[in-house]
Amino acid sequence: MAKPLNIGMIGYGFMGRTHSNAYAKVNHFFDLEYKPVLKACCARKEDKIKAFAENWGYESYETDWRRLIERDDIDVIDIGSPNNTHHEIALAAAKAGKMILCEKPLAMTNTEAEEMVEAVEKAGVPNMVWYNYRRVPAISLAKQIVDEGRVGKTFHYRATYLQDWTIASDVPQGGAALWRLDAKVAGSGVTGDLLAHSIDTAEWLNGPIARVSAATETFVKERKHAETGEVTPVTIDDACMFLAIFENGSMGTFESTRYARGRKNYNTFEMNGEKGSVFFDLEDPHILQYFKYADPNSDAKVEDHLTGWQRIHVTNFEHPYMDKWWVPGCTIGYEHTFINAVADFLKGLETGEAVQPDFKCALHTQKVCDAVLKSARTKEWVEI
Ligand code: SOE
Repeated sequence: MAKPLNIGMIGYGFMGRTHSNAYAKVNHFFDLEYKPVLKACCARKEDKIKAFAENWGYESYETDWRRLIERDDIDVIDIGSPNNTHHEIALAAAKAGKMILCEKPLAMTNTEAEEMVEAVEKAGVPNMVWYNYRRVPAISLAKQIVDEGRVGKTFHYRATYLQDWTIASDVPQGGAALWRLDAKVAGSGVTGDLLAHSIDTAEWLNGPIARVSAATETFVKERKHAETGEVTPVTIDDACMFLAIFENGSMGTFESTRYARGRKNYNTFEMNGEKGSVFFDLEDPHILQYFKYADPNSDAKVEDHLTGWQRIHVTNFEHPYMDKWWVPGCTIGYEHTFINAVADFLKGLETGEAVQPDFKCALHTQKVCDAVLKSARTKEWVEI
């Protein structure tokens, strides 16, 4: 019999849904010692959280996160609420000895993130940050290919993360669903929301970023606040581009915007090394493109006329996570990245190994984001 692991989910928005779905499904597909139980969910608006609890099958709900943390029947606090709540909740949850799963970005600033790392380390509680794209099988395969030395010494890393949902100047800022446009709640715009994903993937594949030089732009300067109706200046970055030098000496370019007409969630990266390259595009999520360089001077037979990029359809049993899903050729989707992530977290509880990315790892991503924003302000290179 699986051991129950009681979940206390904070937040009921997009991420509240992806996480709840992951807890509900994970044991149907992965063979695990622990089984998440949807014990309680929490948000301030009672009508919303009650409906959420009923829809997802939570046994109970709370309207104050402090009350949720005090409960003895909660093992895990999942922070799926807006960014400006992560720090305070995580500190209290760690103090109460709860395991913590936190949505990205970890915090609003470096200082907050440092305190969060200190809190979970002091309490010795398992923790993870939901950088879910690591669990796209094609991205995990890219990691495997890199770790096998098939890309070799890296020269270039190139990432884009493009969306287009804030182009209209009458999109309000603030309030439910639109808090990502409000710097007081989100911390930053595309840098913390989208580039944080790209940075997490990049550092996972290519090691730490050492320094950055960035520029940001806010195209719509004022917006109406959804809750107060007041028209106030927009203080988030609508777009950000930055150059990076990695510790391994390779050069990186990163671009992100919410103003790329037609791009809904276009998350790509390419890595070019001495022995090969990999390319991934989330709009084609089952494909990993891989180029293998064949040295004409090596003993291996080189068939020059066959040299080219391989499109690997990442759905075979031997591909990461895919032996847990359907049969080769049958694809999985966005929601499965969260299920794969929970499965890894639960496996980590069995083996005692810290699952990545944990708070400490996400702190480095936060440092890069802070450095990017600082560089955009000062117009200078910033060391991480
Ligand atoms: C923003 O639109 C967003 O929802 C991000 O917050 C998520 O992290 C990303 O995966 C999809 O886009």
